[in-house]
Amino acid sequence: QHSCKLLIVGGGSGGCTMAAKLSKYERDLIILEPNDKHYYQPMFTLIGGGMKTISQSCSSTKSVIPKNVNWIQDKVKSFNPQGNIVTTSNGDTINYDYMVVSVGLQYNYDQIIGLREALDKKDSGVCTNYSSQYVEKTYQVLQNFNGGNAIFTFPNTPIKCAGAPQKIMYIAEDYLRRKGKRNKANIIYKTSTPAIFGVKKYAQKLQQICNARNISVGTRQNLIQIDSIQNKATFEFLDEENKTESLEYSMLHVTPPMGPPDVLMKSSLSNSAGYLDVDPYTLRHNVYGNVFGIGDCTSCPTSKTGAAVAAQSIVVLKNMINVMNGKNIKEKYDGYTSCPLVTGYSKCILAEFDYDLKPLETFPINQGNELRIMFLMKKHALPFIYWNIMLKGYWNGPKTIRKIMHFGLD
Ligand code: FAD
Ligand code: UQ1
Repeated sequence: QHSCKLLIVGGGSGGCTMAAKLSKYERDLIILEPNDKHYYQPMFTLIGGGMKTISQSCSSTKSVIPKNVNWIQDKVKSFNPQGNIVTTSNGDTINYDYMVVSVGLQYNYDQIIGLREALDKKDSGVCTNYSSQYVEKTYQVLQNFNGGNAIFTFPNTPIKCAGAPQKIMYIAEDYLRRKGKRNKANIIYKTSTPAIFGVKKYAQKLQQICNARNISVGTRQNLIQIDSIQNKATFEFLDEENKTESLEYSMLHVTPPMGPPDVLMKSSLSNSAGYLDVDPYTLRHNVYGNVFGIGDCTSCPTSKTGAAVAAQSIVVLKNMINVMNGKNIKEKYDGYTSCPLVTGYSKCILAEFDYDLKPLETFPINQGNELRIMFLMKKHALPFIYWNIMLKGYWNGPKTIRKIMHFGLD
């Protein structure tokens, strides 16, 4: 029974960024977001390593939504894009002229047998940085580690921040070394992907780091079951039929399988894989021209990150304004995404790349090296940028900085 010109569904990084930007042009705006807390998820990696606390990563949703935007604390139960209407869990209906969909990804814990139970069990040694609910357990597991296998997994689905499953591994390795326990640990990375990272330049460097630090990397291996009574993890070999392996663990950091939220998947807004079916360059829906998408829930074939959201936000803004004014759209997203690959308690490789998986680095130094300055940026500057610039609608990613930095060089 609500009606608005502009509806934003999902108040995470993408939704709040778009609310901030669009509210500077349009007053008749509703944002739907069920949670009353907003997390800066990139900080979870540092929380898992004991470098930040959960409260430092969190703010109230109220404080991150512009004052002139109408926040409805509820979630979409079904989309009806033919009728320009959504229904919510509380039974409300909302009519819109234009809609931004930014519902992120859903964690499908149930796709791994025993995962939920193992995460909920206090002394299981099983943890994940991916959820605000479990991230503090990671550091407890690390502190209690007393030898054996420490296993880190990457599931057989697309995920957000594809570097995060291994960042916590490097941090754990560094932690154990500093505590004099490194020689008691076997550190093992098990990934469903064919290589340690999707971009060759960074993959080579990361593989070298694993070799040098005695970390074993198993590719095309997917965690399917956890036995938290016997502390055993079972992996399937994706390229060999019916081959599995069970390993005992003392620490098991799991990245849960992810996918588009069910509500999106079952709607006519999604493509065959269930993601919001948008043009990868204009971010406009391929069928419903009054719908745009941003962030992890979209079909854009880029690595799903907050950095990508920042770069997409200006494209969505400009294209939406033109559509609302009956003009042609021309702004294009180049696939820019970035992943600060933290490799220990003071070092970071800052991967930045585009749709072609070609490096697109901001600073005129080789970001493929482990650098302290990039670690400091990750720890201190990026949270500041997120809360104070991006969520206020003024951060479009580092493109302008890159142009200034590379002036006269390229
Ligand atoms: P989200 O921010 O997840 O927001 C989605 C929102 O939609 C949520 O608030 C949810 O409540 C809401 N929603 C869901 N369903 C509905 C519904 N039916 N109705 C209404 N609302 C709904 N990115 C980086 O750039 N750098 C990093 O270093 C980095 N590290 C990361 C480390 C970890 C451990 C994690 C978990 C993420 C990391 N990311 C990083 C990724 C980054 O957090 C996400 O890519 C970003 O938050 C995506 O924004 P989004 O708006 O698409 O989704
Ligand atoms: C970025 O813009 C961003 O958004 C604020 C992040 O966090 C969500 C990032 O992790 C990164 C790396 C960027 C890119 C920024 C610079 C300055 C290279």
